[in-house]
Amino acid sequence: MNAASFANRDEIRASFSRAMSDMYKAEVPLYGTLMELVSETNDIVMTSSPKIAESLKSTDELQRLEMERHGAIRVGTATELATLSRLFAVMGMEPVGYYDLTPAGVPVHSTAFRAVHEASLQVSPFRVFTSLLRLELIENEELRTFASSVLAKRNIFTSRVIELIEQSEREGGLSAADADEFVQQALETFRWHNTATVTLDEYKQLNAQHRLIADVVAFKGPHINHLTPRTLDIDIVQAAMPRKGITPKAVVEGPPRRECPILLRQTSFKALDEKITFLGQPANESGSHSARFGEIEQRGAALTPKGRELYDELLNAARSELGEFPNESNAARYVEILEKTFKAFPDSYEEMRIKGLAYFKYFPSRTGVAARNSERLLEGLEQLIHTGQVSFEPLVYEDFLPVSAAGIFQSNLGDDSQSHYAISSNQEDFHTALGRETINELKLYADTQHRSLLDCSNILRIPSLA
Ligand code: OOG
Ligand code: NI
Repeated sequence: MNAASFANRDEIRASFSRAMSDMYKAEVPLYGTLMELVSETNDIVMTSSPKIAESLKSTDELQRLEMERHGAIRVGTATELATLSRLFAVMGMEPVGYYDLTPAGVPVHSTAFRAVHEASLQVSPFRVFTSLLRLELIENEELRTFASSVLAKRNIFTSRVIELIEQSEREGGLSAADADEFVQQALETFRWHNTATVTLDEYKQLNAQHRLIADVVAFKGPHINHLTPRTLDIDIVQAAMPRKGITPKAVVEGPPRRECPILLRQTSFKALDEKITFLGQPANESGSHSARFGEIEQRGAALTPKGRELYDELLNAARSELGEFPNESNAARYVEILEKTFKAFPDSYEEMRIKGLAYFKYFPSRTGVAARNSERLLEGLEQLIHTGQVSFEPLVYEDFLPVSAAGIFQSNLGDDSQSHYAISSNQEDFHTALGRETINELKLYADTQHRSLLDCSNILRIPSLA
């Protein structure tokens, strides 16, 4: 089979993302409710702000909005992570970024599997935040050995999906029929299991170390723990959730509300306890486990290293002024502090661009195209923008934020789970487990911006602007 007859990897990802969403909707009805709320809110925002609708149209983002979502899973061993990396590669998803959650008391390090090229992201922006449990952080040696032996026994992949991964690697892709089967088989890894692989007593011991450890070790597979739609206005959704019977977490993670959104704002709601039958438990008895929750996100501009440094500095300043973790009782004060502190971050795309704080996509305007070949065009980028011949829109941030991710983890783990670990970040270990290096996300945005400038000069038939 030649390359042209292989199923397109972006289409496989889009179809996997739809299948995952259908499975989660069937398993967690509140997710369906949330999807409706997000869709209603996006319609309201687009009707009431033509500017936003226009900007989404000019960057072709409108078409990806309804299918926009991310999910998250947690795995227990290096082999699981490395095989997942190969599974995601079949769908054109690569590990982007490295997130160390241990400083926030969560014993994992993570990456996000996602498409890397803007054209692929447009077909399907689906991403999976994937965490590897750091068993070496379990202090109790006996429990650590027990956890390792339980994990060593499980196989989270169907044998057919492994065959299809190997086939895709060997032949360079999958036929349409094999791709369909791959999606169905891959889905099995992410399914929920209401039976545990350990006894209730063992579960309790794992849970006492850290709830996350129990969540990873006690089950047959790395169930998807949330699926997150993207909203155009997270504050509207946050305020509307209680009316739909959903209780959101106390504060929205990330930057404050702004005219020009940056990076990522997220909020989540706690899922209910779910019934679990533990090993050796009679069929008429059961325990419970809570892992699956809901989350929504609003995405804004991707920041340059300089912009990101300013963001981190302001977020840290706001958090130290609050003096404690944001929670129900200090939520209002936190929002106030955050808004005040972030006044130092320019709130216009033009200023962010001039100061080199964010990445942009540049494109020739109609005026620019009409004037091509004329003398006027032989000017630099700034003049082309100034004379309205080249326009720009911010690039969407496609990644995650470690402080926010820790907040999301914590809101679902309960307040008693803030541990302090002596061992810190180890990106090398993560790469070894993964079997490859993670991609630096900043380079991806810089490349996209660069390509847009090349397109501009090609279309306008002028010397390179890039
Ligand atoms: C992942 C939490 C992080 C996000 O959106 O930042 C996350 C997890 O709970 O496994 O999904
Ligand atoms: Ni998430």
